[in-house]
Amino acid sequence: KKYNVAVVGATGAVGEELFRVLEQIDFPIGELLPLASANSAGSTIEFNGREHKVYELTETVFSEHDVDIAFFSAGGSISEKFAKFAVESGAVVIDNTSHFRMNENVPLVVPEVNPEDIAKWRETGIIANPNCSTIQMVQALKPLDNLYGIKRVDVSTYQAVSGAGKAGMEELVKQLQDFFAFKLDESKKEAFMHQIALNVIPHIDTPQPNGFTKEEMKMVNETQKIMKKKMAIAATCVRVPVLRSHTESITVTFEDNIDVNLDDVRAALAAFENVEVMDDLENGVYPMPIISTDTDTTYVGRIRKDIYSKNMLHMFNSADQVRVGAATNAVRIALKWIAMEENN
Ligand code: 11C
Repeated sequence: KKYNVAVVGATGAVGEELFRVLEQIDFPIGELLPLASANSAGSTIEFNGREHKVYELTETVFSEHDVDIAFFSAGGSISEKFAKFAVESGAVVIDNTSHFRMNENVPLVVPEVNPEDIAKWRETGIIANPNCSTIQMVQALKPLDNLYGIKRVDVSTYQAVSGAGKAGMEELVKQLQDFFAFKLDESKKEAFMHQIALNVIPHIDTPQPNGFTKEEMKMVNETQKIMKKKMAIAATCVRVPVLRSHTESITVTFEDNIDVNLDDVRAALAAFENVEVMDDLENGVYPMPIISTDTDTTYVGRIRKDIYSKNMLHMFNSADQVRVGAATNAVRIALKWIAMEENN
């Protein structure tokens, strides 16, 4: 069976990557419908060697094209306004924005971690794709929770500018060019509140009353929802001058009676779908953005036991934010959804 697929936000960074992922895995597409705002409508995107026209996102476009699967990645306000029209037309919406994530009737899915939740899609017609920094963290946490039971997670992130879309990537590149032209002072600072070239910014998304940022609270709330567990989590989210791939330093505290065995930890991580252990410090082998970029793998390394507490470990991960953290996760959800629907 073939599926008619709409991509809302077709000209954005995640939209463009969605086309690449769909091409690479030979997704069973009937009609492909790239959708964007009136400004981008009329342009074309290339898919499977053919030019496809970008249509304007309207209330009726989903029913006019008999869409089966609609990927949304054009920002929360667009999903808020238009997802219902896709649902009413009979499509399943796979939403990459934060808009529906914490709605208790909407499943929030990382297919390796909680594929069973996809079945809840019928309640609203929508499946939410988590935040990128959450996705790569829960992929590393789930096998360890299965192994020992996690009590607490402390994480610091090193997030690439791709998290702010094309505008973020362009701003970093421009600031670096301006640095070498001795005019960094004049370079525009719009995608980020501060200069990002040659800097790190411990502030992603809006401040919350509790002193954390919205990005940090996404990591708390989304992780608890996906893992169905109210473990304690504290996050510090930091923007770094990397083009693609987020990295994370994660400290995990297990139940009090646990004495961490690193061989068991590495084996559990290595056996987990789409996770690869890369952990040989002596030889300089560990996850880095230049390794994870353009891949669909979440790399985990620097795995070590805490030197004070036997029930605690530290690790470091890296994954391509645009792929694993967005497009690939959405497509993996779609594939599981298809398998589920075809089995019914
Ligand atoms: C960033 N994590 O790196 C954000 C981007 O909730 O989907 C993705 C925001 C989201 O800036």
